[in-house]
Amino acid sequence: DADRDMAALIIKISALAEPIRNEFALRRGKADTKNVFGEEQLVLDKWANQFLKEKLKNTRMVKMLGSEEESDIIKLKDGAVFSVTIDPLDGSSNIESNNLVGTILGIYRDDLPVQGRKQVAALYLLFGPVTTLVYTVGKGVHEFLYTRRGFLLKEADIKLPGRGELYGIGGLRKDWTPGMEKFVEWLEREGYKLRYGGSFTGDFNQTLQYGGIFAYPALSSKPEGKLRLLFEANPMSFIIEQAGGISSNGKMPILDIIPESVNQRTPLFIGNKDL
Ligand code: P6P
Repeated sequence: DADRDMAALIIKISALAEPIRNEFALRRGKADTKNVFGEEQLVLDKWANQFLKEKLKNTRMVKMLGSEEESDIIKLKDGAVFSVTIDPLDGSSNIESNNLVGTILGIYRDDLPVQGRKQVAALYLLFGPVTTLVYTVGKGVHEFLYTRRGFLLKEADIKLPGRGELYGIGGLRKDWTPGMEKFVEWLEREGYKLRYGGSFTGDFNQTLQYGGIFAYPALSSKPEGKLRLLFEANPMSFIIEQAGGISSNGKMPILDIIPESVNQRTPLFIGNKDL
C-alpha cells in the first residue's frame, strides 16, 4: 500500500537489520561520552547512529535526519523527499544483559521538527530471538520476520485485542503521582500482568501483540517523563493508532503535540483505548 518512493525507502531500511544485529556481539562497552540527554552512550549507540546516518544519506531520498544521539537536525540531501527521525538503538542498556533492543524510525515529507500527525510512515526493527520489522504507511500495521531468505510477512493489518493482558509502567514507584499508583492498583485488581523490559520497542511490541498499556508517565523527578517525543513516542503513536489503539501524554493525543524542540520529552501512555 506504499507509494513507490516510500516502499523503496522502507525496503532499504529493512536491509540494515542484519548488519546492525551482527554488531551486537562484537561492538561492546561504554563510549565514555554522553548524548544530549546526559545519558551514557555505548560504543554501539554511536556506531548505530553513524551507520544509519550514512545509509540514509546514501539512499539520496532523505533531506534531513533527526536522531536521539545527535543534538540537532542534520541536513542530508537538499531537495530530497523525506525527513527521517531515528532512535538508532533503543534500550541499548539491554545489550549487556542480552535483552531486547530496537531501532525506531519516523518518516515525514515535512521539514523537522513537526507534529507527529504529519508522519507518512513509522517503523521499527525489534532485535529479539527473531529480528522483526513492523511498519505502517497509514494503511494498517504489518509485521515481518527476518529469515536467511529475507523478510517474510508474519501478520498483515494487526489490530490490538479487545481486552489487553499486560501493563508496564516506567519510573520508580516512589516518583509516581498518586493517580498513577491508584491506576496501577486498579490494573492489578483487573488482572493485568506486569511486563516491563527496559526497552520501549520491546515493551511496545508486546503491547501491540497482547494488548494492554505501556506508560512512561510524568514523575516527580521528571515532570516531562523520559521518552522523546520525536524519536520514540511519535512513531509508536502512529503505529498504535493504526492498530486501533491510542497514545496520550495524559492530556492530549501524542500525535497532536506541536514540538517546541527536536529533543523534547513527553509523558507517554500507549495501548488499548479503554485503558
Ligand atoms: P528506565 C531506553 O533508554 C528508554 O528510552 C526506553 O527504551 C525504555 O522504555 C526506557 O528508556 C527505560 O527507562 O528508566 O526503566 O531505564
